[in-house]
Amino acid sequence: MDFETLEWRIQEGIGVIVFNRSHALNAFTNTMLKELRQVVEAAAKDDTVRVLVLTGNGRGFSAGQDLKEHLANNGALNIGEHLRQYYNPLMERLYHMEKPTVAAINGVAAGAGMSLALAADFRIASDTARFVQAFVRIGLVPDSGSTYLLPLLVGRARAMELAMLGDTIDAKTALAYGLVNRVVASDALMEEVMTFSRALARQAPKALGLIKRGIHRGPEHGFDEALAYEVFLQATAASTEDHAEGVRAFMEKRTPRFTGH
Ligand code: T3D
Repeated sequence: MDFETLEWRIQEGIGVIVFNRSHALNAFTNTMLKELRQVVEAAAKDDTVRVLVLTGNGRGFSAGQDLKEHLANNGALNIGEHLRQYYNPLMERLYHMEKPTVAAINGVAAGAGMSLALAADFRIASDTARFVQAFVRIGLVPDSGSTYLLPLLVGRARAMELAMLGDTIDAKTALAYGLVNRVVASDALMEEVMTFSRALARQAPKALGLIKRGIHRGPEHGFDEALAYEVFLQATAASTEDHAEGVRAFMEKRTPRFTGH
C-alpha cells in the first residue's frame, strides 16, 4: 500500500505507521485521516500484523487538525460533520482493534494528535515528547475521544486542568500522571518500542484481543457484570488452539508457539 501522507511497513509481525507531514508537525489533513483509516483497517484484518505501532517523522508526533485546512474547510463541512466523517471512524477502529496498539510518541502530541495517542493501548514517549490539549487554546473542546480517555488515564482533576488550561506537559510529567507507560531516550525510542512490540507479538493473539475487550469494559461494568463478562471472555480464550498449545508447552517445559488459532 502506498500513501501520500504516511509510511507503512510490516516488520517481524509488527505493523508500523509513520506520519509523514513533518513540515506541519504531522497535523492531520483530510487525506491523512482517510489514509490512516485505510491503513488501520488493513492492519486489523491482516493476520501477519500482530501489533500496530504509530509514530511520526520529524520533531512532532502530531499537532492535531491541520489548521490551514481547518480554515479552508470552514463553510464546506461543519465541524460536527467533519468529526463524524473523518475523526470518529478512525478513532473507533483504532480503539476497538482486537490487537495491541502502541503509540511511539517521538515529539509533540497536540489536540487530536494527543487524542490519537490516548486511543492506543500503550504510549511509549521519547524524553523530548510533549503533550497539549490544544483545543481550548483555539476556543474548542477536546474531541476524538479525549473527554473519555483523558480522565480514565489521569483522573478527573488533572484531566480538567489539562483540558481547561491547555498547558503543555513534558514526558516526565506525563509519566508521573500515568499518561504514558514509559519514557525513553529519544535516540532509543524505536528500538525500545520494537522490543516492547516483539514481546507482545509473541503472545497468543486471540487472548490479547479478548484481554483488550475485558479491560475496556471493566471500568464501565459493576463488579458482578465484570465477573460475568470474564466468563464469556475466558470460555472464548479456552476454546482456542493457542490455549491448548500454551498448556502443552508448560508441561513440556518449552516456549509456546502461538499461531493465532
Ligand atoms: O476541523 C475539525 O474537524 C476540528 C478538529 C479538531 C481537532 C484538533 O486537533 S483541534 C487542535 C488543533 N491543533 C492545534 O491547535 C495545535 C496547533 N499547534 C501548536 O499549538 C504548536 O504548533 C505546537 C504546540 C503543537 C508545537 O509548537 P512548536 O513551537 O514546537 O512548533 P511551531 O513553530 O508552532 O510549529 C512548527 C510548524 O508546524 C509551523 O509551521 P511553519 O511556520 O514552520 O511553516 C506551524 O505552523 C506548523 N503547525 C503546527 N501545528 C499545526 C501546524 N500547521 C497546521 N496545523 C497545525 N495544527
